[in-house]
Amino acid sequence: MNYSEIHNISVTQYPNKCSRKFEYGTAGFRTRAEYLDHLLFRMGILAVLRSKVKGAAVGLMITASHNEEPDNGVKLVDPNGEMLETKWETIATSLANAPDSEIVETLKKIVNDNNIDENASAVVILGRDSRQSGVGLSRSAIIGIKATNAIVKDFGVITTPQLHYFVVCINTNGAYGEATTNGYISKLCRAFIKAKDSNTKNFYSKKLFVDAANGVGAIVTKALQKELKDFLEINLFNDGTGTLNHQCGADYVKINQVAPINSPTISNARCATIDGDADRIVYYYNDENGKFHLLDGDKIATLIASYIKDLIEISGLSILLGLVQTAYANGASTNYISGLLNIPVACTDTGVKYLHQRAHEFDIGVYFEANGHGTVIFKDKTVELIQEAATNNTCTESQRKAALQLCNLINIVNQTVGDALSDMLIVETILDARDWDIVTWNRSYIDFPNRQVKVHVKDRNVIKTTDAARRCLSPPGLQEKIDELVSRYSKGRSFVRPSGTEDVVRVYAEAENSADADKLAGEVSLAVYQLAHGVGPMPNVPL
Ligand code: 16G
Ligand code: MG
Repeated sequence: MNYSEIHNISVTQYPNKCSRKFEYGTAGFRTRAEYLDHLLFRMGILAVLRSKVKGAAVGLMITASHNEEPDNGVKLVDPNGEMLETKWETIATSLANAPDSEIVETLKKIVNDNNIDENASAVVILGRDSRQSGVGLSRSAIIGIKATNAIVKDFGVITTPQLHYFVVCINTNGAYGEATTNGYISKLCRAFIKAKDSNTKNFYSKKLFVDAANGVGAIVTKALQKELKDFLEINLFNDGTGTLNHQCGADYVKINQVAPINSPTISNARCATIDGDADRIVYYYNDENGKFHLLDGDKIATLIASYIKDLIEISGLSILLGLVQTAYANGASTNYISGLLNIPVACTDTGVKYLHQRAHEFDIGVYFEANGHGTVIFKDKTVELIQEAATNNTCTESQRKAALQLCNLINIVNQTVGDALSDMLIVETILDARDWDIVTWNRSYIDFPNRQVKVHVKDRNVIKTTDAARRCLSPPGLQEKIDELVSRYSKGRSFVRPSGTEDVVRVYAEAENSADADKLAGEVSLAVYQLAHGVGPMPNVPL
């Protein structure tokens, strides 16, 4: 660690230009790119320290996901490909906010507190999404990493899930896959082609439309388009030539419940939309009356879980399958999974790391947020069991075939994190195997109408929740008020939580019909405004 160089760079080249406090939230740091240079320099150094502690490579991703430019952001990825450990989020926050002249002191404290061997080797894997500001920000990170004499492997413009994947590939010495863009694409494509059902189709069509949000996902989508042209006809739009995340992408479509800009006008056409860094995906279509239908993360999760359940049953293997959701999961999806599919469901707090952790408790854990972030994780011993069954001559042919199909699925899945494009190939595999069009898939259950509203309050942290954010502990009286409002509506459900990424309180409401969902959302928003010191205009309650 060259402390005097770090001090000089911090004071002269990368002073903190922002007076606001930075906080490492659920998705790392995120703000306007112009305030991020000093932060990238510091996070480069922090990634090195984390790598020294773990004795393995650590990832650093520069992205602001679905935010429009000029925002950008940064998050660190732990050596096992998972999100940064919570304790280190606090360390990241303290380093981000330390005065320029106290960087060395702060770093020395981190080294001391965590017993870090400064001479240990370190590797940082770097990636950035397609934002212009990412070029300079990645340079700042590299300057930080180099000032500590660590090794940096810069992958340039990649998706967030590719970065997670590369971290795991490198830390498993290639056992998980080859840490190159080609290695990633060819692993996915090979597994997809192997998993493809060869029977004639009556309903499933090879034609798929993909909205890439004008982001980095367009690059991977183009590669898939080329490699898979005989198996899947990918029609790409918002391919990077337009404005990133502007009226397009998974977040825009999910929140506004409308098709993105440039969407095809063909009725019932199967469309997928991914977000700016390609770690979320939702599907949608417009029917013959022009009505928009959204197939969100819940619908993707139930499709995947029900297919895996069938394969487990046919294979005769003893495997515990479970599904993990958050409070945002539509009530109809939860009823469908636990009631009809009979698959255990768990509910966790919002944020990928909570779902990922909980999914580890099952042999096969499917986890998805309603917003389209999710994947499937398999225990090592379950993978071995499945692989053994796929080649076991004492099994029947149908048992072996089901096990083999599970093996193929394992290879399509990016187990390190939710990956829009890997998820897309899983969905396509299943729709093909089931011979379903998008309308049939959508009919598996009917979503309850739901609304999400933001409420501005003086301090969103006065809202404290429990039970995976489904109940509110403070301010006093708010939960009682929500209970009373909910009880007035058939199939009513509502909860509130402080956002981890924006300075707002989020209100979710669900009811049997659309008008009731609107009313309940308005009434609960008003209760939050009144009991949690709302600021600005009062929320609107429809009559
Ligand atoms: C972040 C989370 C996402 C979560 C969202 C909630 C990660 C990688 N991403 O984007 O999982 O759904 O925050 O945002 O964990 P909110 O707290 O503003 O509602
Ligand atoms: Mg994203």
